[in-house]
Amino acid sequence: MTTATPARELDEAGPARFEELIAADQKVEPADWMPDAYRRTLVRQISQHAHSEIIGMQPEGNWITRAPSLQRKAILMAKVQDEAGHGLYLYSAAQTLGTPREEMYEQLLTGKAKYSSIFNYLTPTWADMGSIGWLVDGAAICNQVPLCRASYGPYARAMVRICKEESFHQRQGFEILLALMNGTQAQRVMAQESVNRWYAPALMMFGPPDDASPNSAQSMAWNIKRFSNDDLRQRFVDMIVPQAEILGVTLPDPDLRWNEERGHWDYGDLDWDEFREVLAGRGQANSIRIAKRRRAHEDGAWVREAARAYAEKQQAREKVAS
Ligand code: BYC
Repeated sequence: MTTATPARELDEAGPARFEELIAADQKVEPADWMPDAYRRTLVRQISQHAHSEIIGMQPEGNWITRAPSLQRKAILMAKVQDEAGHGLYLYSAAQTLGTPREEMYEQLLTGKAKYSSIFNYLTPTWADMGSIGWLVDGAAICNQVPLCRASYGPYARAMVRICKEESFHQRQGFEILLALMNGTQAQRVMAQESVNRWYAPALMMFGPPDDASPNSAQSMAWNIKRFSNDDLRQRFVDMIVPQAEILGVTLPDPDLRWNEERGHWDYGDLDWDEFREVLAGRGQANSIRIAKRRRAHEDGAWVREAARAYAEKQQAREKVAS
């Protein structure tokens, strides 16, 4: 695990300066002194997020060759490429905290690092591309827009671009579902069946309820997280209820009702046992996702090797020239 630079640890002004930056809601930058626990929390969250983007390419990659038209294929391909890009910005942000990328990959491939629960669900129908865009990317936006104000500069800056792209992703998912809902009876059934499967897992993306979220309090005190898991989940439910009405789909929650007093939609209990099972590696697709990622990593070994050899050659050339 990463440790702070010893020279900086010795910097007596460092801790006070860090506290000042946090209190003033300013950015902490890579060269600033920071507590080890702050650094560890960021590496954990940012690398998990990066892994989620990379693993998150699989459920949709599954449909690129089967998308129903050339245009749908081009759009889906661009979206999956965006996700690769998000993973790369995020690995780069985590690297500024001193953790090598190889170490993060290793943690993913050996199951030591988590990635989002949502990507352990299967995508058996084309409508799932719509549900992922509308619900999964929609949840991602709710969760990630506040991260554009996270206290760690490189993370916050990476999130700005990611959120712009996520908002396009959400609209393309909504549009897929809208097209299906305006289509044949069989297409409407397919869309509804897909929404039935993705609704609850999307709500669980926000993480455990606040009273079972061990990291939230400290992450909020450090201005990494700006809102609690439950607050963001509520925001998401409030956002999707009117969107579901426009689509003409029913959200599969009999307890969903407007609460005049709270000014929010009440929603039913979620199956947290299922969430824990997925996190423990026993979801629908955990083993498929990791096996595929390992294979891709092995297949890409020659590319990493070639890049390394090229970089060495460039360095040697620069040395001769200087
Ligand atoms: N899945 O104390 P808590 C995307 C873990 S990418 C798995 O509340 P925290 C997209 C949590 O890590 C979506 N694990 O934690 C990509 C912790 O375990 P550890 C990913 C989860 O960090 C491609 C434990 O449960 N988004 O949207 O304060 C295509 C206790 O939780 C999950 C991000 O990563 C989960 N759903 O809050 C389309 C955003 N939830 O680490 C879309 C950045 C919780 O102590 N991350 N856990 O072993 C965050 O905002 C926060 O890390 C979380 C969790 C809200 C996810």
